[in-house]
This record gives sequence, structure tokens and C-alpha cells, in this order.
Amino acid sequence: MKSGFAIIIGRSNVGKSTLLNSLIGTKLSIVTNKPQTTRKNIHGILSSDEGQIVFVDTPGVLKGGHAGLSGQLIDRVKEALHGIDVIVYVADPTRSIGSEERYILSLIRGATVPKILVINKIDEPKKPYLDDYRALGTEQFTSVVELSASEGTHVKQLIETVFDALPEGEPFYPDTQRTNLSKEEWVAEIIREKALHESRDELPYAMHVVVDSIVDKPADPERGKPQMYIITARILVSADRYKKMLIGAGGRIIKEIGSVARKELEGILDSRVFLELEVERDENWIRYI
Ligand SMILES: Nc1nc2c(ncn2[C@@H]2O[C@H](COP(=O)(O)OP(=O)(O)OP(=O)(O)O)[C@@H](O)[C@H]2O)c(=O)[nH]1
Ligand SMILES: [Mg+2]
Repeated sequence: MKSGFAIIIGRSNVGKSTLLNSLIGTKLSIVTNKPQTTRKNIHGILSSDEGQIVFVDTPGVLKGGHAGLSGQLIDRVKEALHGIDVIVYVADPTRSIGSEERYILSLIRGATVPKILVINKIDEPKKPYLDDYRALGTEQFTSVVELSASEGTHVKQLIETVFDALPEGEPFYPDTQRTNLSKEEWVAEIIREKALHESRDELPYAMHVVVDSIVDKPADPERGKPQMYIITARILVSADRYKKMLIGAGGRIIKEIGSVARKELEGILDSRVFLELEVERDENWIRYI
């Protein structure tokens, strides 16, 4: 049996979280078209006859952005690099190799583990920088896999390439476990994804979601009651003006966020969900991430 940790690293928006979800076959990590969506290192556990791969989705490296947040996120990436067995570096061939790429390459330069370059988004009709990344792959990586995380093309090939690179070993997690996230953390992420979709300007960098409780009410067929989760959550923002933006006129925005999140949670949890959502000002939210 093989086992080990494979870090998924790359600049913001290249599709690292989309790839994690595609590798595991379920939605563990949230995805948006905004940079700095992922904020914590999320383990996606893949167990098969060959062994176990723990993929670690990390925050995207972004130059600029919110100063405090960016620094904290880079620290997370550096933490995730410790004790790793394989590096999966994700690149986007629609964007040129820039200072962010050079910075990440410098972070992994000294690593002695196998390095796989994933060139993602091959479904995109225009990939002007494809040859640049292919050249980078030949120069600095052990192998290169071109794939589409969103369409699932060649994702299996990546799994095989990672297994080939892993050492022999025992699994780290029970083989039915899919992630290191608690149910509360995962639900908070789903809500944050919906809030990000609804928010513009600097709001994405001024917001955090906390789930305070999840009560699981088992089904009661005799009384005709289905299984139900009662979830209480808060969206924390750093200033009153953000609170106003998230609530919207007559509560329109927060209602929309709650309703879209509830529907998605019901689908994934295969249960009724009652979601109680509030917006609260807390200028110290960044401490909780
Ligand atoms: N066309 C295309 N788009 C993709 C693909 N994979 C991801 N995307 C899109 O790229 C955007 C960013 O995806 P994410 O998975 O959130 O990217 P990320 O690298 O995790 O971003 P951060 O967490 O902010 O670092 C989203 O709009 C995705 O839908 C792909 O294979 N093809
Ligand atoms: Mg992400």
C-alpha cells in the first residue's frame, strides 16, 4: 500500500479547489471566480486499492490583495509544505507566468520530493501561455499533466501520477473519511461561497462565516417528519457599511445567500435544512480564520 500527502499549490484562481473536488468526487472546497477564496488548508482524502492520498488544498498566492489576509494565507501555504510527499503545482495557461509564479517556484525550489506540474483549464479555447508552462514543466518538474478540473478530463491520470510518486505506507485516515473539516467548518464554507457570489468590491476580504450550532433531528416517520438539520450561523464583517451591503435593501441579499446555501446543503446532506443566518459586525474577524 502507498500513502502520503500531496500539496495542491498555485496562485489564486488557477482552479486548485475545483481540482480537489474533482479528485475526491465531492464538494469539499469552495470555488468562486474571486481571488483568495480558499483560506485554510483543506484535506481531501482519496482511498483506493492502491492506498491513500491526502490532497491538501491551500490558499492561492496573490500579490496585492488585502495586506493582513494575504500575509496570513501565505503562512498557511508555508505550513502546508511541511511533511509533504508530493507537490502538485497548478497553473493556468490563460495567464502569463508572473511574479506570483516566481514566488511559488522559489518556495518549492529546495523541496526534494517529486514535483508534478498540472496545467489546468485545457478546456479553454484560448491558452496563449501553454507553451511557456510546458517549458517550465520540462525544466523544473518531475512530470506534467494537462487536464480540466471542471470537466474532469485527465484527472484520473493525475491520480495515477501521484500514486506512482508516493512512498509505501499505511493510511493516515480511516478509509471512509473524506476530509479533515468538521461539519461546522464545511457548512461555514458553503455559506461563505454563497456570500462571496453576492459580494463585490472589498467585501470578500472583510468577511468570515461562523457556524454556531448544527442540530440533527432524525426523521420521525410516524409523525410524518423528515430528517432535518437546524443550523445557526453568522457572517462576520469588519465594518457597518459591509453589514449594510450584505443585508441589502429589505434584507434581500442575506435572504438570497441563505436560500441558495440552504438548497445546496439540502442536496449534499440529503436532508431538510433550516438555516438561521445573521450578519454581525466584528472588526477582529481576521483572528478567527
Ligand atoms: N475553464 C475552466 N475553468 C476552471 C477550471 N477549473 C477551475 N476553473 C474556474 O476557475 C475559477 C477559480 O477556481 P477555484 O477552484 O476557486 O480556484 P483556486 O485556485 O482554488 O482559487 P483560490 O482559492 O482563490 O486560490 C472558478 O471560476 C472556476 O470555475 C477548468 O478546468 N476550466
Ligand atoms: Mg481555492
